[in-house]
Amino acid sequence: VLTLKETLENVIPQRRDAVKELKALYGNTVIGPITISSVIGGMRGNQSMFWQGTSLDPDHGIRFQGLTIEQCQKRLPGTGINGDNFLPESMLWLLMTGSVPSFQQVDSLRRELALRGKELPHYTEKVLLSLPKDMHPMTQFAIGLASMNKGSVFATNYQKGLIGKTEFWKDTLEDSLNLIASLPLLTGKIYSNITNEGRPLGQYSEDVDWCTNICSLLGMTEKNSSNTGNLNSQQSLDFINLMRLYTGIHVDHEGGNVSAHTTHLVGSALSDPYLSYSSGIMGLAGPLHGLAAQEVVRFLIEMNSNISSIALEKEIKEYLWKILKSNRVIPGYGHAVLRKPDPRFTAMLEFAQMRPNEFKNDKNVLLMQKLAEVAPKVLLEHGKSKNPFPNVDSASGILFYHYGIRELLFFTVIFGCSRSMGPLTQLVWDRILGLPIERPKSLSFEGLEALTKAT
Ligand code: AMX
Repeated sequence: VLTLKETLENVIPQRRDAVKELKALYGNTVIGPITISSVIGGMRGNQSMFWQGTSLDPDHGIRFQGLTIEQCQKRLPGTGINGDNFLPESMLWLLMTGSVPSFQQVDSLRRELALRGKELPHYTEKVLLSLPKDMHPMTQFAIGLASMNKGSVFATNYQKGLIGKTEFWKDTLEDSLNLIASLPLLTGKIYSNITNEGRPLGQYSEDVDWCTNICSLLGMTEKNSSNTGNLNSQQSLDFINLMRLYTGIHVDHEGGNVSAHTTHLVGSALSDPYLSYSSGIMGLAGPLHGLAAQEVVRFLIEMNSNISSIALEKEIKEYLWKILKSNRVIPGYGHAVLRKPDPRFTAMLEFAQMRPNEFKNDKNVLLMQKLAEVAPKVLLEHGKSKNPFPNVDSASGILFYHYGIRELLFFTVIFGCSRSMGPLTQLVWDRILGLPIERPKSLSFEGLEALTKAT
């Protein structure tokens, strides 16, 4: 079985040629206008980034190398056990190489990552242990990642002048795989810092998949004595599959979102993958980006304490109207680009619907399901939001909460485990294609004003 790197090596020459040819033949093709509104409006709508792994369609949502979530669920390999979700390792292979892996290929990548991730550098352990236990988990995450730059193969070889430009991708891949592989131990360490005085909550195993290790190190597998969520064996298997589903579909969402764009921008200065993705994590920590899932959890809990029954649609509607009339938003609804229910939400909802017994007594999960019917009607009547449907954050947090992850700020760390895969894949491809340092031209107010007079 060819490794991921060997498979990638086979794909590279053709792709390099195709991009070179596109640039040579069509380099001057105009893609679209850039308006003053977009320059002072967050570059919304500017089609100005190269990003290979995923693309976002307003009606169908995210596509991974052209495949919808449904197609990924049918075609990407999992553990081989019936009913298990596909492995995020499969998604990494798909993003990196552009093709669906075989079961053997995924299994070898699973093993490779498990071996690469079996210990954290001692200096990273030391740094994490020294941090205050109540420090924001995303700050701990970014510090941990940045500290690992000390072991960066790319940074070391670059410094020594050992590698030429066409070979940069090899060390970038090496660092990226090491980084992704380290995430179970790194996030487990952060979670034990904030919940267990830094004492380990579970064990790492070289024999299991990336998500099983994440769940184990969060203390969420049954064989753990410190089982944080007190899960029975079925629940712990379900939780591992929830983790596989969640981390499998949050890997990437095109290149323009803050965490992906930041990783790409910092990496374009040839900062190594640890520094680049640590910067991406800093962006993911923002409330307008990765923190929305915790808002939804708070909202559902608060709403439940304010209504007498989930069955009373009238009361739910009144509650939502009260929010809208006070000029607040309904968290978990709406999207800047999508115009249909987010298929990532639908996948998480189906996870709950397939387990009615597990969730039948969880008022918050039941309310999340009920809201998906009621809130769009209210938002449509309200008439402002361009998309009245549930977005990605509507369901994920409350499902993690159900199984026992109660530290709301930690949801974003799990998001960050998943999101590593898309932006780091692109970083490897940035080096394969020799993309230059990113350097858009900025304009002052006077500069913009002068342009209005020129037209
Ligand atoms: N509740 C109430 N009003 C909403 C709304 C919602 N869920 N979604 C949009 N609107 C309002 C906007 O505030 C805006 O009002 P304004 O004209 O008075 O400023 C109007 O509808 C038009 O907005 P839009 O073009 O449909 O959306 P947008 O691109 O400006 O914003 C988003 C998108 C996600 C920020 C917005 O829908 C929102 O605030 N949703 C709630 C918060 C949330 O769920 N965030 C997570 C998003 C998922 C993610 O990217 N992580």
